[in-house]
Amino acid sequence: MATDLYTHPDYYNMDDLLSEEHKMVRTATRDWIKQNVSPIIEDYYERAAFPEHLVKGLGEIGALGPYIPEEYGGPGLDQISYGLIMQELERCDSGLRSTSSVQSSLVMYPIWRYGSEEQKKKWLPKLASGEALGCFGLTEPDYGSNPAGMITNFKADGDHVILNGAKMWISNAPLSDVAVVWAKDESGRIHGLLVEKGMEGFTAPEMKGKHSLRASITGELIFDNVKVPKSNILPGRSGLGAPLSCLDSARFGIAWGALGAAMDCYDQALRYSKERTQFDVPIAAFQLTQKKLAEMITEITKAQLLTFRLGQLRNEGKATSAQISMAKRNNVDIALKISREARQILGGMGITNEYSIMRHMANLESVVTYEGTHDIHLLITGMDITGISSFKREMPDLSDM
Ligand code: TGC
Ligand code: FAD
Repeated sequence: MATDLYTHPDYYNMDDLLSEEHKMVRTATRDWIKQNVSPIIEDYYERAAFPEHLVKGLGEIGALGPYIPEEYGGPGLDQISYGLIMQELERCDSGLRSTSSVQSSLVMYPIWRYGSEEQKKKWLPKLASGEALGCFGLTEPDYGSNPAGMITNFKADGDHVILNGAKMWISNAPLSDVAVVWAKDESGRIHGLLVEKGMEGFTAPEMKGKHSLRASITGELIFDNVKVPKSNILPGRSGLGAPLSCLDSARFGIAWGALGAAMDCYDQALRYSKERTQFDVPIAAFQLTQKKLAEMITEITKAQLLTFRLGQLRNEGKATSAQISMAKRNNVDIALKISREARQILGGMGITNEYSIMRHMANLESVVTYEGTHDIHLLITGMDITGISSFKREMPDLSDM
């Protein structure tokens, strides 16, 4: 990748709304990225290798559990700081943001919100420093958008439970020290269990062959009569609402993160368009190039306003799940469109690894699907405004057709 010259676009002076702490957090993250990640990310991406050595650095800059209180080893930052960190990480690579947001929102968050004091003390400090890595197992081979149907289950056995089933598409899985696994008890109620590396019958093989998120490691979680102590069950909440509330936090981070990828694509396309000459003028002089750039900055600015307001609502504890869905869906959508337009502005150079645009585009194809697909989020908005769930209906009888 060419030298990282990134500066963030700020057409509506959004920085005036940030506190000094917000700006310091953003600068620290950006400096760390430029020094440690930008020079190596293309190489790791091409080799489909996970830059595991960066995990401790993520801990040092406060990117693992940014809003986890200091008493549990976190930096105790607010939600806008969390968002800004995700934005800086993903403007470099979605896979890096994934590592951080899974650890923060899908592992540390449920332990912090629903764990026992013993579970919190055991895991949160290690996860915050990057000494331990975690993953979140909700999706199964036959249950992606519809996690309520999950098959993974456990049965009581004295002081333990016996866990069986399988999860797939799990970020960080093969290298995780602890997996937050969602499974049904004998009555069919969903609970979170902390399944630890090395437990007998528990394996986490890597899933290979991804054309997207290549610098993030993904795997399966397989449970073959795994004996899990009852003290590893998260006691604070059960039911599908428990994992879905973790998704709220992760989707919030993704809304900021995907916007970061869009901002990086725009920044590179704008710079390139002023430097590249065709027909004796910079390509930025062509009306069609200006149209592309003007539309990009308009969408970025709208998404920045949406995201900042969502951060304020989340700081006040008022953001609804449906509001978060709208931001996740919108920001990933505009980021994908901007990456495609930016790629065109760079012409042939846009497909090379000299620029991060094509990598962003490929990464965003995962981001638009995970944490609720583009269409699932549209239907969540539809459900919220009409009061009618499109997810709950009888299967029509097609036998006579
Ligand atoms: P439904 O009947 O609507 O809800 C069941 C219960 O959950 C409550 N609830 C929520 N609670 C907290 N936060 C939310 N966002 C919630 N949404 C719903 C709801 O009130 C209800 O509670 P109760 O007490 O009445 O039982 O559930 P449903 O089965 O109809 O499903 C709704 C649907 C489709 C929206 C939901 O299943 C969904 O969001 N599906 C998408 C699945 C998904 O996003 N999976 C993500 C897996 S993790 C991942 O992708 C990580 S990638 C990370 C990375 O690498 O960065
Ligand atoms: P499906 O649910 O089979 O959907 C296929 C298509 O059908 C989609 O277009 C979808 O929008 C559409 N569809 C489904 N239901 C409806 C409906 N009711 N109405 C209209 N359209 C519908 N999961 C985890 O638990 N933990 C992780 O860490 C994790 N990391 C991931 C990392 C990567 C790289 C990827 C790609 C996925 C990851 N996932 C993870 C899984 C991810 O959350 C699922 O892929 C996602 O929820 C969609 O599920 P699915 O792939 O089974 O697609």
